[in-house]
Amino acid sequence: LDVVVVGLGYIGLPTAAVIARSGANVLGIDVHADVVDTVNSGKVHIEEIDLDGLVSGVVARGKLRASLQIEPADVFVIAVPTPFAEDHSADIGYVLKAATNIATVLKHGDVVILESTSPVGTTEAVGELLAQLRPDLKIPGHCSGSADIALAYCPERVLPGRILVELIDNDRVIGGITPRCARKALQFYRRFVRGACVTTTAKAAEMTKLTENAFRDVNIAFANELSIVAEKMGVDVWEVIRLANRHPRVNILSPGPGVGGHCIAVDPWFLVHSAPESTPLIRTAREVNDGKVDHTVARAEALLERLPNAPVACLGLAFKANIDDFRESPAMKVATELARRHGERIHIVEPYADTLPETLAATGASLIDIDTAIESCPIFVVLVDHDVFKSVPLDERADKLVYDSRGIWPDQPAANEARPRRLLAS
Ligand code: SAJ
Repeated sequence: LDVVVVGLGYIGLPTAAVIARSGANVLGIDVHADVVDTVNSGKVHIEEIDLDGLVSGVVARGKLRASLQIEPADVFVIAVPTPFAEDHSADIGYVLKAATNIATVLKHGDVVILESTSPVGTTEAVGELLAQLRPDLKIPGHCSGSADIALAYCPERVLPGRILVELIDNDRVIGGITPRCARKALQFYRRFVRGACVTTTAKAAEMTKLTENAFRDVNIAFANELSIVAEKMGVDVWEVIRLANRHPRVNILSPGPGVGGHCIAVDPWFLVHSAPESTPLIRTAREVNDGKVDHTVARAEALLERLPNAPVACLGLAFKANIDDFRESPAMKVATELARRHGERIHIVEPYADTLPETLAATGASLIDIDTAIESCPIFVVLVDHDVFKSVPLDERADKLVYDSRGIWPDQPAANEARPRRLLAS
């Protein structure tokens, strides 16, 4: 089986490698020549657990190679970004470009699968484009009788940090433009997926993906709103959540400095943009989570004022725990704003960074390690729940002034914490 994966990013490269491991001959296509060169040399340009070993193995065995130039294949998987525009509409330009590229080599019997998170109706739009570009082929949804190709939407739903495990173990939703398309795509996923593969329509699969991330966003917003209410009430939100979660039907997520990453902070907008009048809850959740960044800056500021001029350690830049991805990170936004206001006073601790990102370095802030922070900074602002931060023993931080936006140090002495009841008491 010859498979082309278009887009060798966080999803495309692991997907290409896993398909290659299942025995198919995989060609990964990317617009960046450096990415193509890196993969062809058996290396990876993204950090993901066990990905380097897997890629070097399948490249060495000749099962995976990369190119700028598309080639004919039996199955095409589109895994390109779908960023959102200023007005929160989805930009499906990369998807349409990938489809245009595929159209040049498409032949009878091929299967085309879109995996990129996309607004409802995108797979149909891909079908329409293919029908225009290849009038010689019978495209599903645009022909009578049996079509020449199969077209389906099958969203990825893997968690960064667990991508290789979840690519195999998670259930997959496979939405065909027609039931036959879904069956053809299903045959493909069965090659490497151990989870259940469930078929549906393309539109239902598109909406399912957006729904999953909107669900998580709304639930995190609930936790974030609670944290602000708890601060006002002078109550420890982490304790309230722990207690409430002892109820058999309550499962509240964790508050934090906001929601980051390229999915949960973006995808709900695709739903809102498609039905603005009908999505007040999903929109508000987005606003609550975005607003948590400013709230965290304000809480940290209050702490900084308590010891004017003292050095401050900001713990973490990543968008979540134990990963090296700083894009769309609320921690990054909070740290950058504090550094913009306080410059050299701000010291960043981020074990997953070798150097500070440009925007932060320009402020005069510096990168230090956790031991130096413990020795030299009396103020700590916890922004990411990396394991290395969680394991700092109490005796090394008991005397610090702490704003712990992730609740990683429940034993922090009350007098030194900027959590609500303490502020009210002081
Ligand atoms: N976060 C909280 N509190 C929580 C959970 C998360 O503040 O209780 C924050 C994280 O710190 C982070 C953000 O939310 O800033 C998102 O993190 P995440 O771990 O919830 O999700 P992602 O973005 O890494 O991956 C999500 C997953 N979707 C769901 O869990 C529904 C993943 O399965 C998807 O494949 C991925 O989005 C995607 O690609 O769409």
